[in-house]
Amino acid sequence: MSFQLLHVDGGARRGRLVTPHGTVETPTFMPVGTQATVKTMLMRDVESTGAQVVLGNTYHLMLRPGADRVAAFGGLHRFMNWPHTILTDSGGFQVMSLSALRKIDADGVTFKSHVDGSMHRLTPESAVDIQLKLGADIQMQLDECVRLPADAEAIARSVTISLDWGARARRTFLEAGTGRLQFGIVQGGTDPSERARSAEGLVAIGFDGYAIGGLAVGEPQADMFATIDVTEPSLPATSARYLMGVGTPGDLIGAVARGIDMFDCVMPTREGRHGMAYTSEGKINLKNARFATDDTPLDPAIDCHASREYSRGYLHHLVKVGEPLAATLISWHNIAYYQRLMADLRDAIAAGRFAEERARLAAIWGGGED
Ligand code: PRF
Repeated sequence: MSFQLLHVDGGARRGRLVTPHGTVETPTFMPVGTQATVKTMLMRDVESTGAQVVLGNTYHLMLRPGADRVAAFGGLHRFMNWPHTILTDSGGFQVMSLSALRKIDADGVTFKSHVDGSMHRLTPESAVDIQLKLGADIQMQLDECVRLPADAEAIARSVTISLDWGARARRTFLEAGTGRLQFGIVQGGTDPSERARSAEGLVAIGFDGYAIGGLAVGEPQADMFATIDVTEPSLPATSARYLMGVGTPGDLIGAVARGIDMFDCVMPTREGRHGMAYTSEGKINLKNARFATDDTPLDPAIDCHASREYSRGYLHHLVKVGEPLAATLISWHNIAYYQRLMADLRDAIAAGRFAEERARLAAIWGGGED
């Protein structure tokens, strides 16, 4: 078994996921490394924050530099200099959000590259092959994610197609016999019966872990939490659960309370590139004039280089003049903050004091409502 459940406190779970490139303590947050880099950062600095997994993207890497090229460099771990666990997304979601022109059929999806307009195709089988070439420790099945709100017919179709693609992806993956891990993806919009049909179908196929997709696509947070609540009972307690593309600290706090083990999101790095910092006091905009003369550290509670070695006034200056170092330092800090948040949640679950810790953090970020 790759996933071990260590403690349960209410709905929250403290676990451990073992992959070919390391051990992942859960709940975990995975920084996003779409183009074989966590934007603006050195991987040793990502490592220094305590991150144990980064996410890569099939869609981007198949276009540039191509999966064969990455394989020729010995795989994504060596190519990007990250010796720890890598999870790759399957491309389906990025095709939908990035490609201006795409056509989905029962067999796969054909799309026009957002880079140079060339035509490409992804099938459940080719998405497995590409992720094998990249060398991902954890790969995701190809799925179809619909934007919300969506009509019932579109939601049912995405569940049916994602289940069929899941079965085909699983067959291809098992034939390759790699000892790596593959997760299925639950779809179904905010419809409880479609979510149950999707989750039960995937569990019948049998994956190494289960992701909840199709959320954080424009619906209110309460709808996202309600959908996790109706999906979670259909997932095996003995497998890892991954909420894709989520989210704010409040989203993470509320989802951990509902039994989610893994998260990824561009938020800490994207916001960091725009001068926004996540701190123990909440989110702050370093562009704000009140920081110009502030000689205090960004967040004394966070043990990262950006917080330790510089003042808020210096970061404000870098942001104002548009220096790239601002993006590096604030991304670094934000990833460190997210890692600290997850570590605090893990420690609290292990100690049986999750409810108190959730209340403390929810007072800053939200996510405290049942
Ligand atoms: N499917 C895949 N990747 C994703 C999603 C999904 O539904 C989401 C939804 N938030 C983010 N990333 N394959």
